[in-house]
Amino acid sequence: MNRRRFAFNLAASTALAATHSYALPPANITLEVDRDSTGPTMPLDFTGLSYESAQLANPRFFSATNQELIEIFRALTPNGVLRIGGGSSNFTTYSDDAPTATPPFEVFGPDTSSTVKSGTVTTALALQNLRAFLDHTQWSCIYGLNLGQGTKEIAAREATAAHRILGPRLVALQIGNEPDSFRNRYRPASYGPADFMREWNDFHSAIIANVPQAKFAGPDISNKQPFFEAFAAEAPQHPDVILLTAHAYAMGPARSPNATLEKLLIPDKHAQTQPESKLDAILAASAAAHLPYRMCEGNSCWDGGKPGVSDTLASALWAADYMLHLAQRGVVGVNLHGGGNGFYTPIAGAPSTGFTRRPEYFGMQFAQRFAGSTFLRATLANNSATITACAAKHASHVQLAFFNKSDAPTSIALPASLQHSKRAHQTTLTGPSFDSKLTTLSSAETISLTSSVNIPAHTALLLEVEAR
Ligand code: BDP
Repeated sequence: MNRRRFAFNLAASTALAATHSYALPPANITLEVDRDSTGPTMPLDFTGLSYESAQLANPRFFSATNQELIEIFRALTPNGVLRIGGGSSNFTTYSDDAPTATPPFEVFGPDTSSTVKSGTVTTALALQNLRAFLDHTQWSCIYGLNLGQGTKEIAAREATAAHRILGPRLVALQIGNEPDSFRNRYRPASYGPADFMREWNDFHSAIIANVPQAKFAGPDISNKQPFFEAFAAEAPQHPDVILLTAHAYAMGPARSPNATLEKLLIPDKHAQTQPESKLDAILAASAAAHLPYRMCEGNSCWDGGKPGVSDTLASALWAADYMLHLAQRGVVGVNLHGGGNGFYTPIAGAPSTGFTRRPEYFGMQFAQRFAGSTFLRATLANNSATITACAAKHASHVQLAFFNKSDAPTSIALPASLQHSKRAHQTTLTGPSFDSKLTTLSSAETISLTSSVNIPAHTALLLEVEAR
């Protein structure tokens, strides 16, 4: 096979290194890209958001009247997936009737251990408005039902309504949020995977008795692998299970002194609750079940996120790098959790106050540029914790993403084949400092590449180059 290889020399500018708490990038890192390799393709609906079920208690939030949010969703991705669930889904109930009371809040989320969330009602009106919101955004939906404290009768009624009202916008229903965390909360301490599967089957039977065409995703676990394995092992017996799901928070709880900006940035330490070996196990179980896997709820730091960490440029760099990493592992989608004015929410605000795009939103937009692209084998010969890179091809373009998660600028020498290219599109994700709340994502339409490209400190750079 005619393998074309090209290499980039990352010459770290150690002379410019300021005194800081981050490790310096090692000099002369070489990135090799095998342009004949074929890795996973990032699905067009890879990018997604996750919101609390309780948000549906205000039917005006996800509605056609919330034009500002519709535009922000659409600018994030034209094919997104909105996942509804979270801790509050263990408290919601459903009614076909019109709302009887004014909503208890305008916005909700994310859920924390101290959030008051009892008594929220999802109505058919909320589902109708959600459908209109999804039609306007062109997004689809993964919809969570209350297994923790609900009944199968109510779940069947809600599933019937969701199926009828959301129509083709409904990708799948999920029965339960983090069932592996039910023990000592909604279930006895002995509650295990077999108990969960029994309950899941009970709810599933009640739902399909009403909606035989319903599709399901699950098990939507927090982090206990045996629950995932049990679900994946049984899934092939249910042809209506189309997707496997789990959650992943890079750090947590927020009050932990170990949940720091530095830990979020350093790859081999950031996955405290979902280290790479857990992802390996999840993907192995998914492959054995012949089902795709989606990380359908997660973010930087659970228990609502951490100020100065979850809402900074560092979180934007983390989100972009993390999404690209999962896409390269063959994960079919990522839903970053948020809502309300939470620290880690990618979009903050309310209809009455307006909405803001938080740093993470721009990180997601950066990663979203790879939707539809097929990853190429890219190896950093000198493995560095603070510099990562990946490569992909999209039609006649090669995409190269570089992350400089250090405080020192880096100069990348480009291979001769790409130098002086007149058709290079450059996208830059950056901000004043790691802990800054200011993050920008900017594009230069056509730049002429010279022999090297500089990546400023705490910056991600995407080069899209016409490749012959
Ligand atoms: C997860 C819950 C979600 C919370 C999140 C958090 O599913 O609803 O918002 O933790 O603690 O376990 O931030």
